[in-house]
Amino acid sequence: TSPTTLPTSERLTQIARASLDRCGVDVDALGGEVTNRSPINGESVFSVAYGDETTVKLAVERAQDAFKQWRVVPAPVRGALVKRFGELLVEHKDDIATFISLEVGKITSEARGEVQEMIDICDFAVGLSRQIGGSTMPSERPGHRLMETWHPLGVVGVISAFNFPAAVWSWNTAIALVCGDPVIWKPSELTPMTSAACAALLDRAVRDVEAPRYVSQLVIGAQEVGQVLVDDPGVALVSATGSTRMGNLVGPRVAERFGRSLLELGGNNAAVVTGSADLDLTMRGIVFSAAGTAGQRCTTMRRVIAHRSIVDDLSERLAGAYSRLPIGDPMADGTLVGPMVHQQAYEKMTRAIDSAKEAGGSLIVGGGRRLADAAPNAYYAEPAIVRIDEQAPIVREETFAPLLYVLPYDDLDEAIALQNDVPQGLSASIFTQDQAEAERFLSSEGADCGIVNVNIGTSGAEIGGAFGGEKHTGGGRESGSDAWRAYMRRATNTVNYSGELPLAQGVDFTV
Ligand code: UN1
Repeated sequence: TSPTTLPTSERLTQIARASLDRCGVDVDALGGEVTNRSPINGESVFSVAYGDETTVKLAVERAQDAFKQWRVVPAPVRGALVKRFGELLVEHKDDIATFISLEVGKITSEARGEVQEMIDICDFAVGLSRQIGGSTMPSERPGHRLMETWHPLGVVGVISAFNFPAAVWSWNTAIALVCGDPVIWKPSELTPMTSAACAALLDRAVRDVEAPRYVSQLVIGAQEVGQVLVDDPGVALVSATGSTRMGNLVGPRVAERFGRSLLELGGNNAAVVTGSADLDLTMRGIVFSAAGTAGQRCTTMRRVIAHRSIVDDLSERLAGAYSRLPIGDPMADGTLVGPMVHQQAYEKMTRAIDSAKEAGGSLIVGGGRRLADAAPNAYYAEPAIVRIDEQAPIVREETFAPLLYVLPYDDLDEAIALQNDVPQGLSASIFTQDQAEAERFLSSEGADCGIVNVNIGTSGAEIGGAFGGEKHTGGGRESGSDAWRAYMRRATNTVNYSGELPLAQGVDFTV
């Protein structure tokens, strides 16, 4: 098929039904009043039923019961559940990728890449299930042992965003499950089929290994459903991915009840391109990070801060590459840029371009809409670049769109200051062939983000590292490294085998 011939709703529904069946989704139970549109053609593809407060309350009760059973299952045995889930994901990689394309509009290779992240985190979690460990420290007292033990935390609530409708849940879930925590998932309203399919596969894994029935639950619904999860004292950890505005609603409410939250919020990710950068490599890195996923990753590159000696050359090359981007049906061969998720997303992009122009910027490529005649309710945006000399207020905001600002700089300190002078702190890159520049960017006086890269873009991180960022990005870390600690509670243990009772700090309390 050609990228510019869009599939009909009948065709999309047919594809969805086949994949739902293969994943073992109970389609009748899923169906309901709320229409779910596909960004591919902007038309209704499937209707789903929404849960409400009662559904969430029941889910929390069930999860708490499951926790009592699950926390005493040895971690390597818990790993067997995640191992089985990973196998099912391998088997159904194309099915899940299909839903991601249908509901988010991701191109096939990126949709499959998202499922690959899920498979990878399962592998990681299975290994972790035999490695969860704590430290032992030397006690200051003779005949004493001082150590820490990591225990399961409790019920984990996962609130996920539309743009990574499957992977972000799996990062949380694979880790939470081996840590001994049941999971309740409240996905984005925009991606019910993706979540139903993922949940059905995990349910099958639960049955296959005979794990407790309610270690994994899905509640599809509107914001109120998330709210109940956030406020319920039975939910020990709320892991929420989405906008900073959403994080502002979640973080303080969870804190008020002394619950734990793990926030992964907005980014305003920049690349600094120095005078020594390899411009061919740089250009490819920027185009993938800025225009890929139609600009709708939290790690999408939104700013390029380029040395004045190369900024014109780089802008020209970027504009050339942007004008050649194949835009259209994300499921067609060769497409690199699919649709934006909905009308509001596209309108925010055009408003941001207008504001940037008012602030002195000039649009050098893109910004238009494609395929509006073929699909009036679908929003295919041309990825856009705005040249601007100052970091105007609009540049400091996250616009969730394929909109890239290019700013000039004169010395590296200024570039680092510009990179850091935004409220968000997720991801940053430097493109350079000068090691001193790279090291400076990575140092304590360098970029202030949770992810800092050299000679690759800001997006597309592997699961092995901890994922997340600072400042308005929320401070949470998910996925690899030691991010598992957020899903467990730590007990410090002092064991006295001395037969005496020496007190710490030399305190004398003899009666
Ligand atoms: C997100 O956009 O919420 O690093 C997650 C990346 C992906 C994950 C993005 N591995 O771009």
